[in-house]
Amino acid sequence: MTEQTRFAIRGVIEGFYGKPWSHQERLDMIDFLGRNSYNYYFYSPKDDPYLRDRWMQPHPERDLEQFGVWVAAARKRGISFVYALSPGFGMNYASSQHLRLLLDKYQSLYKQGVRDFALLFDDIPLQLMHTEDNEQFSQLAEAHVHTTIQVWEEMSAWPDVGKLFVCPTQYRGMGDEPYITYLGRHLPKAVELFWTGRFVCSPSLTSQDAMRFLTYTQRRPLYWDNYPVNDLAMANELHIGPLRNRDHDLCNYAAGYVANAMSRPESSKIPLMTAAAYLRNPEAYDPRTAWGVAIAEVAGEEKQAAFRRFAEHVQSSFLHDAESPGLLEALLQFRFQFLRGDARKALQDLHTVFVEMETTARDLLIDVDEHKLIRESREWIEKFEGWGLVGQAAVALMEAGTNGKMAQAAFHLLKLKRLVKRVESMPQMVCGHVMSTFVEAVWQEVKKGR
Ligand code: LOG
Repeated sequence: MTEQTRFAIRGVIEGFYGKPWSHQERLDMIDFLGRNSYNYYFYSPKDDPYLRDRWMQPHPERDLEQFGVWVAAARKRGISFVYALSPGFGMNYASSQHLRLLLDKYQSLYKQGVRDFALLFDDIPLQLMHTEDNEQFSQLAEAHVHTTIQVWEEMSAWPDVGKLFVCPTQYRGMGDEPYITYLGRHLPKAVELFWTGRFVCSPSLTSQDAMRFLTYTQRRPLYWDNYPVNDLAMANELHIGPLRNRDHDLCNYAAGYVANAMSRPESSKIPLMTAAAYLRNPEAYDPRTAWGVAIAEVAGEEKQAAFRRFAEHVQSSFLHDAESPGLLEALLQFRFQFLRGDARKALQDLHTVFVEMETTARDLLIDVDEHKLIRESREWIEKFEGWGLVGQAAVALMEAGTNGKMAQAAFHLLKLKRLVKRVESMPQMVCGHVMSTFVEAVWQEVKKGR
């Protein structure tokens, strides 16, 4: 096998559930992708009704014109714009009429300059739903292969057409499952096949799994990496941490790599820049280094230091379970010093930590209206500020308690309870479980003291 130096396909997919990017945001993202050596952008917001539920209906004329603008912008920056349709709901695979509708829809985008297309069968039932389909096909995979072949046969004759990408219905696993092996072995060789790895959100992507996928399906997987996407059950996590745990030689065994982004485009740029660093040079990729560079670029010179201090507390995801490591360390130090050393100094040091959390958040929030990254992460920053205030109230309570100032202690206890209630009503994931565990420990001490 010849060694590739990097992935041939380096893409980002707007493939999340939730509010699609705006016209301007999409243009801005295309520009960003061009600057970061990506070469594919996939248009597939799950909430554009014309891609899924209403796939049979033509796009309104005004929307079609916008596509033309995005495609031209992408071309200028060396990015292939991929238009993806998801006909799984309602398509009768045996129907030549439905096939015509599908091809007409692709053709309407071809006329706007689109040259690359995708056929997505994700998130639909794994069974055939129509009587005619059940009569013609023995399984869903056969219907999907049939449709793909028909689409590709016609589409590949259109002048200048690039690629056709297929997302299977069963897009995660080991690659040895009946549906995916059938698909892999029967799809036209030119067609690319998406795979998310072992899981929908795979904590790691390994070359060994990719090799296995090749053995079973007779083709290299095109990775659809569900990071940094944070839709549905992940909505309270802001995925601004760096890409991690993707094998450094994966490019030798994969057709390419496509990252599914968040509905928040500016925040997405941080992990996407780290992914770009990985894609450029997987061998040399260091998540923390790439992360620092990405934050500096996206947050801007003035905000980068504060944003990084904040972002250290917003990293937990399926890729990474380290939660606020610096804060955890400070709390452990505190416990040790408070019990065995200089309790006063311990309280002072901890107070400083929590004041810094509050001021970091305040510094960031000052510019919430002008700074898109801060606007997008506002709720997480506000919760971070809330935890800073909780921490300060807890320190004040402990201070009063150790000095036997019971009236003051009672005051701080009430304040702490109020603050905790407020912060815990904010669903955003900030500081992982570090602060709630700390607060729990404080409650235990208060109970003992009574
Ligand atoms: C969807 C995707 C969604 C993601 C994360 C694929 C192939 N499809 O479970 O649109 O953003 O999970 O929730 C998905 O991953 N299905």
